[in-house]
Amino acid sequence: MRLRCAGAVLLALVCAQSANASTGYLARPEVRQFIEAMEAEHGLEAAELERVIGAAQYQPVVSRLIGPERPASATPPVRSYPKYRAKFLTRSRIAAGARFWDIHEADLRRAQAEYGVPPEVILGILGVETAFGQNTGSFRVVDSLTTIAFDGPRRQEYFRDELKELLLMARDLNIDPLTIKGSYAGAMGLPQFMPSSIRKYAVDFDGDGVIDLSGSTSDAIGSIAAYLKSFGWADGEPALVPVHLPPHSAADLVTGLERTHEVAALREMGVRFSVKRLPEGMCSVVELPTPGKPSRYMAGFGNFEAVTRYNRSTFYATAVLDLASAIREARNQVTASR
Ligand SMILES: [Ca+2]
Repeated sequence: MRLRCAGAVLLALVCAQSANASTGYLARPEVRQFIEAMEAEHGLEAAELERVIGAAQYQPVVSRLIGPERPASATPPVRSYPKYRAKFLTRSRIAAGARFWDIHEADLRRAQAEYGVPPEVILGILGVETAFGQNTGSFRVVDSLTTIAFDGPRRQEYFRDELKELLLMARDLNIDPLTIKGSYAGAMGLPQFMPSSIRKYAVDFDGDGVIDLSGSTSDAIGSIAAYLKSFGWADGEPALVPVHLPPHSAADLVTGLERTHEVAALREMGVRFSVKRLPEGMCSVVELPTPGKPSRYMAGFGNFEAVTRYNRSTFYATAVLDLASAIREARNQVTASR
């Protein structure tokens, strides 16, 4: 391709574009290696792999959205939990959650019975992820994953694994990978599962013989509950408990995602918990900052960690649980007025 284009700049541009569109990825040695490994290790047919990856389009917008690694020396940006929370805890999203609960009550009840995860927590995740299925993503997942796997600014290895999982998932489910849509990062369906999570944790909750997280709300509900249960969700235990820290101790005590504190040890240091009966096990200390005001602090227990396994962010998990409470409250008001 390059030889034929040599000489004429205009022609070269046209050739480069068509190379990107058709054979671009297939011409790359690391892509050939990936295809050979998929064939040798998983028995996928080379012709099928070439059809799919040969059709993959580089998406500059995906690379941009994934973004570069923040240099270690950079000053961390000023973070505001209230600002983050406000994006998800809107009146319309809370009302949509209460309506969704009404419509899908039977599935939510069954998910709680089977996995011990209450309806509002499943709804909190669905609400933050996709506003209950309204924004499930319009990127072709093969394009997103191939772009980051081979041209991404970071985490190429992780996304190569996810591309592999996508291809295996499509084979398992007997669907054409080129038809699968999702977020810029390759997350799919109402609950925005990555391919590896679909293969590992998703369940066919409506029992029609296929797992479909885009078309079946029941599968989406069951899969979220199954996922949280696999990461240790324990029925009836609080996830987050507000705490009061002694003065000037935050720098030492805040652990974010890491659950490394003994409750007794924290109490000895003067930490006060707002709830008497606490779950068993270690906890984290989470900071919820508000610029210009004192931060709030929470102790995160096992159920909080389960939600952070969905997305490794304390803001994310706290917003899911806040949205869950708000939906539960809205639901209680609706049922009380009936
Ligand atoms: Ca199903």
